[in-house]
Amino acid sequence: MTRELGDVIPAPAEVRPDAAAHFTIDDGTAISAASGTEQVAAYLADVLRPATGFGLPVGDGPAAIVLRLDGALGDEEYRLEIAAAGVTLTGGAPAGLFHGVQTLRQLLPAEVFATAPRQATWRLPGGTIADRPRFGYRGAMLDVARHFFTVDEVKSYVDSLVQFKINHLHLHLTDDQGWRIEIDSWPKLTAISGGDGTGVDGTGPGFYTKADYAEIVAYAAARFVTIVPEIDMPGHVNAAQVAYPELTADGVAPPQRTDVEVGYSSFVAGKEETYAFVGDVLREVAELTPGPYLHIGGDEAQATTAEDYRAFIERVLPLVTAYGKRPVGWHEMAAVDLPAAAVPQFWRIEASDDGTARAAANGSKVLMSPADRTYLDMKYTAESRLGLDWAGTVGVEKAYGWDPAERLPGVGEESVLGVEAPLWSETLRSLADVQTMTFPRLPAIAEIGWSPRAGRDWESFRGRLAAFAPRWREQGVAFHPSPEIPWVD
Ligand code: IFG
Repeated sequence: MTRELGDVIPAPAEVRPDAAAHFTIDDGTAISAASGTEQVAAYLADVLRPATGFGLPVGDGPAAIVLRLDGALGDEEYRLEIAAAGVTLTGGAPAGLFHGVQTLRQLLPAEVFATAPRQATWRLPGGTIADRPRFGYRGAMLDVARHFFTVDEVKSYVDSLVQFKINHLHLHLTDDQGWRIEIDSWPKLTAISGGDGTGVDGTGPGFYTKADYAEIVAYAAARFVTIVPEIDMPGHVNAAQVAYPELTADGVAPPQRTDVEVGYSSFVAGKEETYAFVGDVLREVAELTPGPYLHIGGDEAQATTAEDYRAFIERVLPLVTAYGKRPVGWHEMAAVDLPAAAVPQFWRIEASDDGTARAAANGSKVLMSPADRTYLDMKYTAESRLGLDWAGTVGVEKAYGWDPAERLPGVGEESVLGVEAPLWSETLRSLADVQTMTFPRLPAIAEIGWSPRAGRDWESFRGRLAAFAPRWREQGVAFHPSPEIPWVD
């Protein structure tokens, strides 16, 4: 299956094929890394060597594949030039080069994703791609509270996401069923609520030590992915209250919960212990997180009065900024007047939201995650074994057929920070389940976040997506063989 220059997801901004040219990588091919490109050059060699079996030496001398930086381009922008004599990949910064490498991988035969040497002609179609993202925040979210996923499973997830130029991973670290991040000043959070029997159906234990979390952060950062940690509050806090009953109104620990009900737990907005706890937790998580964002949850606080909810959010937002981070929260937090740096994450299916529109008018950037389009835990169809359906079923075309700048009145292009595809794990039990719900819908969200709005076209997308079945098979990544896609073998 010879690749065309435009066979890329997300669709590049500009594709100028040169049918008279192509370049074939062979055992004599070397990689030249200009100053500042060494990390990505090493990554390129690392991802090409297993399947090709070639040495692909990286140096600073002349070579057929050249990586270079050009500060005139945006950080995530790149230019890929493929000619008979060789390939030149130029990035505005290493992140742009990294995205260009993902494009390069997609232009090679599917065998390039194999983990052992394969026989193939490693041909690249000729021409030039000039590419840049529409939105700076293109994310996925993994709920590790309902079901825990190990460091290695998260790393594997990151590897599958970056192939589609995703650059943020939001980890939902705490909820009613489990607390998954070690907090030194409150050790029972993980000792009890990260221990045996935690999670939906009691499938625990599991939690990240600080070293584990640092390992995830470093792995993601080396792939230009920013980790966004979420500590959900004031609702979704049963696990914290099981570990520390002083966080409840009556001081009595509630029973551990392994069901999937939501909206029954709440911190006590009027107790000072609440803010001592929240302050310690946010401080420790902020210290572990090099990225600019700290997510404070804020969703489904049905057990918190509207007045207490506002009082709580108004007390907590300044804590996040005091620790040098930008607060992100589910859009309910826009019930208060948000500072412009705060990011409401819109997640529901309603056609509009006054709080979010007000926050946008006040200068906030909105992260778009409408459940009826981006929630990867929604069933593909009514027959799907995995997933929920409270936002309706979400097929691939439904995940593709919307625009974040047109979804909410009062939230236009300039107010959109980007898009994020949340994957809640109530019904998931394995990495294969995570992959099956993620692929092939995540590529749709990735294209919406990256590609020019004008060029988006379902027929083009489904045609390009069809070629990814063999690529996921080569990697051992599970995917849903949706009948909406004319899959290529
Ligand atoms: N809503 C809850 C999640 C999860 C989800 C499952 C948000 C922000 C339903 N909150 O989505 O905890 O249960 O689809």
